[in-house]
Amino acid sequence: MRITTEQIAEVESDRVADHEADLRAVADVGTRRGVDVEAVIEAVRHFSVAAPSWAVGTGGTRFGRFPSGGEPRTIEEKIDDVAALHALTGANRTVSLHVPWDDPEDPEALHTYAREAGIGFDAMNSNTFQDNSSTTGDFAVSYKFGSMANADAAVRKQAVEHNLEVIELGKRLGANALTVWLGDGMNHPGQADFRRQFERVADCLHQVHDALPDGWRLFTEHKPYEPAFYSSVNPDWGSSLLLAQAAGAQARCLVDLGHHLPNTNIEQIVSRLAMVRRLGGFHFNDSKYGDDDLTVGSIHPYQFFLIVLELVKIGDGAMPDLSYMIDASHNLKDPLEDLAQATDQIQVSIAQAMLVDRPALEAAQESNDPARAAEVLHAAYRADVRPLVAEARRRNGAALDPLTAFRSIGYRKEMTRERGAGSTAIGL
Ligand code: RM4
Ligand code: MN
Ligand code: MN
Repeated sequence: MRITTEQIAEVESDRVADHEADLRAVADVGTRRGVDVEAVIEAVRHFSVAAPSWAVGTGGTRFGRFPSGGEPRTIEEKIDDVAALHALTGANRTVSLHVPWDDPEDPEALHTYAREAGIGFDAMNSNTFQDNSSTTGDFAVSYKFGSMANADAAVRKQAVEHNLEVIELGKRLGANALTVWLGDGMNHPGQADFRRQFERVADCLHQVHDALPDGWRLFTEHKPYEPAFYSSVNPDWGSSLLLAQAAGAQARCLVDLGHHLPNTNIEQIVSRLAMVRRLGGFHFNDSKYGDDDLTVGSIHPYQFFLIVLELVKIGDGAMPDLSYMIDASHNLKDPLEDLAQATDQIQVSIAQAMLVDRPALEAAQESNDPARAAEVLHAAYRADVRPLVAEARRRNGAALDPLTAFRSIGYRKEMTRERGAGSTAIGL
């Protein structure tokens, strides 16, 4: 089942008049305040964030998983779901695969299938945090004690080869980046040597980097803990930067918003990495305690606004051309509904960040006036930009209200009939 613009227009026909009235009202306020409302709508309209293939299924914890039915059973069905999401939001043009959770038998056929569904391939994700047989065909070489940081050269070699395979697959799918997140670290003090572990990872990443095609990026993704609970080899942005520098010129750092200890100033990290030209991409989610993978903006919306403001500054008024992906786990919500809400939150934050009067903010900063600076930020953050975001979606042929349209169209009901109530997607 493909969701079409016509279907969306039909289920939303009674909303259009209200939307147009709301839009006029917001546009009037904007114009009076000297805001280029049209530029905001068009910027939101052009933005796209990848959906991860593993997040179209229900998430879970180590305690349990409660699938709600109609989950995609194959990689093609995952692409169908991303196409449905994109039809509703107009802002999820790509999917990010995770190998070997996604291991297509015929990459060219998959490429064609996705193209026909209007979906492209974003950054490829390798997986050396679980044992898998994709490289060797057996489990003789194990990642139990790490992959790229392992003391055993044969394990490190397998980890590098796995990444090279993922690059090869990505080439056939038209992707242009590889994201490396490692579980490597220590669970016990003294288990390994910090420096030797780091140098081994740097060396492996360098080898992977040298296999990158022109125009590709290698992303290093840091995370403070889990699955390694005493130390991780790449726990923070500083280590991530050192690894990216050691890997080579095409390497960049990727910031997953949930991969920071509580209260870390993520917007400052964004600024630092951009300053040294090593900021590469984002995994959007939110966190209360750890790597909770909650809906972006659901816990710390103001912090998220400040992060997007840093991005808009880097992009000189619009979102810079980086790699964006939603990395959330939908334990209770319908995965597509949560992805639609996440996409909407990002769109709202982009619009708000673009409303910030940056010259006024800079003037307040340069005259040591924090109260004025706060007023400038609040003027944007407290503005209701929802009609602008809805209009951006409408111009893309998507939905004014994706979640309600999704329910009215009955996509999940239809998928549950087609795929079964007990179907489950592969992933964590
Ligand atoms: C990790 C990290 C990676 C993601 C895996 C599934 O915590 O966020 O980006 O690929 O989870
Ligand atoms: Mn991530
Ligand atoms: Mn994570």
